Amino acid sequence: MKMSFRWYGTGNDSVSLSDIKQIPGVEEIVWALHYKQPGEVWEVEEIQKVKDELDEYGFGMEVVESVNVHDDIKTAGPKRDLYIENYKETLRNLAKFGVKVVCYNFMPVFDWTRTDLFHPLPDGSTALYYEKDKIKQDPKEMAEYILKECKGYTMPGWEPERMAVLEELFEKYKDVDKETLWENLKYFLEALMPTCHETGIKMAIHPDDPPWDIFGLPRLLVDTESIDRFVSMVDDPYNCLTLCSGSLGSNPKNNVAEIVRKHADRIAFAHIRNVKHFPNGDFSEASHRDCDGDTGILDIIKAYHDAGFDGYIRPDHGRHIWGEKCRPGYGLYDRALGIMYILGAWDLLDKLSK
Ligand code: CS2
Ligand code: MN
Repeated sequence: MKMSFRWYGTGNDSVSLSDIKQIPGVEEIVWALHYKQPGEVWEVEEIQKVKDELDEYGFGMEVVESVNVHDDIKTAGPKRDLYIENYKETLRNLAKFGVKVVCYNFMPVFDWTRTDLFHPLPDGSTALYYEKDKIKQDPKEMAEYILKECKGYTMPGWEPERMAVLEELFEKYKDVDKETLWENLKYFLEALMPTCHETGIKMAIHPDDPPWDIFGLPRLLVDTESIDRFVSMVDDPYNCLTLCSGSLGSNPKNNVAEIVRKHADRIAFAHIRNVKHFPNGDFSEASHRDCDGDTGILDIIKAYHDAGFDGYIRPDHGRHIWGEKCRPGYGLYDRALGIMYILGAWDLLDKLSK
C-alpha cells in the first residue's frame, strides 16, 4: 500500500507541502490542475510545474484526482469524440511524468453534495453533513448555498463558472436516464482503454456521493450490484475503481469491506472515510476511528491487508478540528490523524501476519 495525501496546490490550499512532509508515511501527493476546465488538454509545461514543486519535497505524483469528464461525454453531446481525444492526450502527457492512476467521476452536473459544510459536532469540531430534509428542491438554491458556505474555496463540481450555467447543464441531461448514462460511460471507457494500455495509466472511477439519485439526476455507482456491473461492463485491468468508503458508506446497506474483498484486484485507489448514520437517513462525516462511525473502517483496512493491496490509499475527508481554517473536508489535522489510524492498524496487521 502506498500512503498519499490530497493537495490542491500552492495558493489553493491552506495546507503546505512542508506540513504534509511531517505526517509519517506519506509517499505520494494526490494532485490536479484545478484551474483546468473539463475537456481541456493538460499541457506538459503545466504538469512540469507541479513536478518541480513536488520534487523539492521528494513526493511522487503518481495519482491524479481528478481529470474531470466533460458533460458532452456524459450526455453523448456533439463534441464527445473531440473531448475524448483531448482526454487521451492528457493521459499521454501525464504518463510522461510517471502518473499511474487517474481518478474521475461520472456524476451528472454536480460532484459530491452536502447540506452543511461545517456542521457542529458534540466534541466542538465541525464536519460535512447531509440532512435529508435540507436538500433543497431547487438545485439553484443548493448551488447558491454551497457557494456561500465554502469560505471562498472552489468546491470540485460546484465551480462558480458551472453554477452560472446550471440551467443549460440540466437541459443537457434532460433525456439522459440511467441506462443512457451507463452506455455513455461504456463508450468513454472503451475508447480510452487502448491509451491506458499504451501509457500504463489505470482509470479509477469514484463512486457517486451520496449514493442515490438527487435533483432527479441519475447516479450510477451506488452499491455492490452497480460496482459489479461496472467492472464486468468493461472487463479490463485498466478499468478500475477509486473505492471511496465514505461515499458508498453513506448508504447503511452497503458493506464496503465486502466490496473490497470482492474487487481488490480492480481497486487502484482507496479512499478511507468514516460516516455516522442517523435513523432518519441523515448522515455525518466522522473521525477515522472505527467506533466513531458505521462504515467498518477496521474491517475495510483488514480486507485491503488480507488482499495484499499494493495500490494507493488516502484518508478521504476529515473533520475541521482545533480551530483550523481550511477547505471543507480537507484540513491538515484530522486527515493526518486519519493517516496515523490507518497506518497503526496496517502496521499491526503486518506484524501479526509475520
Ligand atoms: C470527494 C470528491 O470523496 C471525495 O474524494 O472529495 O470530490 C472526489 O474527489 C471526486 O468525486 C472524484 O472525481
Ligand atoms: Mn472519496
